[in-house]
Amino acid sequence: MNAPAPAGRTVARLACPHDCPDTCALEVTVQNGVAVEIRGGDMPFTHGVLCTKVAKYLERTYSSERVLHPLKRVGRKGAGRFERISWDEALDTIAGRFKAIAAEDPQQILPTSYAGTMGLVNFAGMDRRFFNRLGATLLERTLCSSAGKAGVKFTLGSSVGTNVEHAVEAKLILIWGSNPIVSNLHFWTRCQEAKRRGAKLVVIDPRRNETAEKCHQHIALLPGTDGALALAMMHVIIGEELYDRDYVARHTLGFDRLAERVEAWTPERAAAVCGVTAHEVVALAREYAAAKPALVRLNYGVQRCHGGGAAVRAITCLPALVGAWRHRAGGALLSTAGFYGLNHRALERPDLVRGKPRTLNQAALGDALTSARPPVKAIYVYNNNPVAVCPDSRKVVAGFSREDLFCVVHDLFLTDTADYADIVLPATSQLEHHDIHQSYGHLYVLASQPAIPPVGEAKPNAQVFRLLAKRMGFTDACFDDSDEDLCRQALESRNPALAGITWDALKGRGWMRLAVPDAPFADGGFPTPSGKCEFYSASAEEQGLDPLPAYVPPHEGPTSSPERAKRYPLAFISPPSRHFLNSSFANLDFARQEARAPSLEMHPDDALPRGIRGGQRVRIFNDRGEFTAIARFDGRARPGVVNAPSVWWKKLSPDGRNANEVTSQAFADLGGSATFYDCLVEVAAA
Ligand SMILES: Nc1nc2c(c(=O)[nH]1)N[C@H]1C(S)=C(S)[C@@H](COP(=O)(O)OP(=O)(O)OC[C@H]3O[C@@H](n4cnc5c(=O)[nH]c(N)nc54)[C@H](O)[C@@H]3O)O[C@H]1N2
Ligand SMILES: Nc1nc2c(c(=O)[nH]1)N[C@H]1C(S)=C(S)[C@@H](COP(=O)(O)OP(=O)(O)OC[C@H]3O[C@@H](n4cnc5c(=O)[nH]c(N)nc54)[C@H](O)[C@@H]3O)O[C@H]1N2
Ligand code: SF4
Ligand SMILES: [Mo]
Repeated sequence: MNAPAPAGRTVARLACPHDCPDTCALEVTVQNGVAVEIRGGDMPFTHGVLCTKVAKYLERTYSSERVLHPLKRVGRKGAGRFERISWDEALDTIAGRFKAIAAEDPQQILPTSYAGTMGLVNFAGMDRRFFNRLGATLLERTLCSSAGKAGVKFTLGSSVGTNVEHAVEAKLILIWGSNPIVSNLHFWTRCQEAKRRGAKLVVIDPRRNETAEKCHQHIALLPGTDGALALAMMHVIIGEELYDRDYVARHTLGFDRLAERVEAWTPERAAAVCGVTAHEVVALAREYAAAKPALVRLNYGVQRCHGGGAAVRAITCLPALVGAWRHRAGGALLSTAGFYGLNHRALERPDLVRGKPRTLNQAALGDALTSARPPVKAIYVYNNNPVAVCPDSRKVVAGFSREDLFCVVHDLFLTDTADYADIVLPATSQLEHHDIHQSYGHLYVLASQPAIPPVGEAKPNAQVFRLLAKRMGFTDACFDDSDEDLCRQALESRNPALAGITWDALKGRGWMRLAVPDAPFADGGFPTPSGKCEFYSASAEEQGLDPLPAYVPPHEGPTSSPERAKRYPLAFISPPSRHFLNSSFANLDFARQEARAPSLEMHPDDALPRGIRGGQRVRIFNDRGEFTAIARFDGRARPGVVNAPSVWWKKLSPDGRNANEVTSQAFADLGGSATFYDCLVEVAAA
């Protein structure tokens, strides 16, 4: 429903579609069918404020670079030369190829999608129905969060945690593997208020990121060593009897086993692993145990490494140990997604799958496209820019370059990946379609409504899959569901947190809050098998995993791969640039002007012995590949670690490459997750 507006204008209520924990409410003013203004909605978490990228969203929506109609390839793969075709020709071509390949073996068709939009209708609805019914290869979507998700599930039972709207009441906030000024802005607003009220803010991050600059303390540990830090904090808290005996006794499982496990993790041992001082470890543990309440905002930066799952298990033990869950501002948050309980089965219809199709892991897309058996003969890309964002890019490009691979890319822009497509389809922006949104950083459900008609001939993902289903001859009734039918089905759930939230009510308001108690685990009641916070997890043990949190060192480091560490002695991380959202926005002039040029933050101790000066172009390389960037000594890098804010489009970078030339396809310990920040490189003047 529309909000009040001056005569001749309407205001539509939307949700920001991007892969960002804030999932903001948006209000778009429309005049004569044209969106003329965008601002933050009145949802309390957004409070009328947007980040600088989305404040300029109309520039993205009306960008002259939007793909306006279907295209077919006329040049070689990768050249990005296309000519216009009709929707009928595009859809007939796709259905024709899919039918022929499926007649041999439908598993030779691979969908790949990630989070271009997080709206459930267009993120995981009609698309999943289509590929399930087709019998295509199932994709493990592991580019971001699967290690952390699996880790938190063992300890807390699900992706649940503190409602950070209450963070203003915290006395100590540990911002752990997270850069909220960049990637969780509306949580940062609460941190600033907490700081004004006297809270201490501590950042635990290899990089002196934008947030660390504004906090009281920065603990610059080596990438992938967070598990060791958390175990040593528990060593101190248990050893000095700083834990909450009553909470531990009533609401946790396996304290004695945990105490045994952490005994060996002295502050000195952790300090050596993490590259920090033992004093920092001890002081952090004591302050954490003393502060009431203490909040840990851990984020996905901690789990993009081999031990990512174990680290999240260890960190999420901390609040139960000190009883921080007693207060609504205490506890920890990785993701709130587990509170929603929306009806994903109804949306995705896994029951449509026939037989047992294989599964391929997106974090090893390069291998999947170059060596899977049976081979991938067709790939359908939507909500995703894998040529820019997947690790070990040389292999990904080799895969997409295969002349015998039929490739469809559905996107708003001619991305690095679209250059390899046989058929490009134009996608709608959030202003042009319906959707329903959950969040992973707050507790609201949002309805997003179209503000303007599709730009050019763009179509929403769900609509394209409906049309393809018809051409494939799929007669199941679910392919006739409208977008709003899908929104309604998402809410058909017995989860009490959704009580009273209907699609019609949601459309009227724009957003509604889940019914989740203020301090959900003040009196235990964790969604684990035991109902307790599981320091010791029998489910992990049943799966053949360590039942206790542990330290799992990086794949690439002096202990696990000493030979590699000699050749490539620098740890490399490529966290999000403030001005982009993954690779989205990186093609828009306003964002690229702010981000300037691909850069490599270095510590002078690493740069000077290599003869590298600030402002100079450097090569960053290992045995997987190389790319170039401008060296910067801006105080952000610690010795031994180099940082390349990402994700740049390759074709818009001076050397046609980006950070993923050097990242690896190795998986994390849990969830088959990608390990973007577990990577060794060497750097030299270019
Ligand atoms: N502006 C902007 N916002 C974004 C995004 C974006 O690209 N740009 N991306 C969105 C997406 S998809 C996601 S998943 C989130 C990502 O946001 P976060 O979950 O916060 O994760 P990252 O940005 O990967 O990393 C956050 C911090 O972790 C640090 N880090 C790297 N390795 C380690 C480590 O081993 N240990 C610790 N303690 N810290 C480490 C990085 O230096 C960085 O400062 O943000 C979302 N929001
Ligand atoms: N080196 C390095 N690599 C990384 C990361 C890193 O920190 N460092 N971060 C990783 C993380 S956390 C993530 S989540 C992934 C993100 O990887 P992706 O989810 O692939 O994110 P984007 O690069 O933003 O690409 C999304 C694409 O979807 C398109 N899109 C948007 N809306 C729609 C729509 O409605 N329909 C269709 N069809 N397309 C749409 C956008 O235009 C964009 O091209 O990247 C990962 N890659
Ligand atoms: S990207 Fe994040 S902070 Fe920016 S408008 Fe979207 S949800 Fe809000
Ligand atoms: Mo992500």
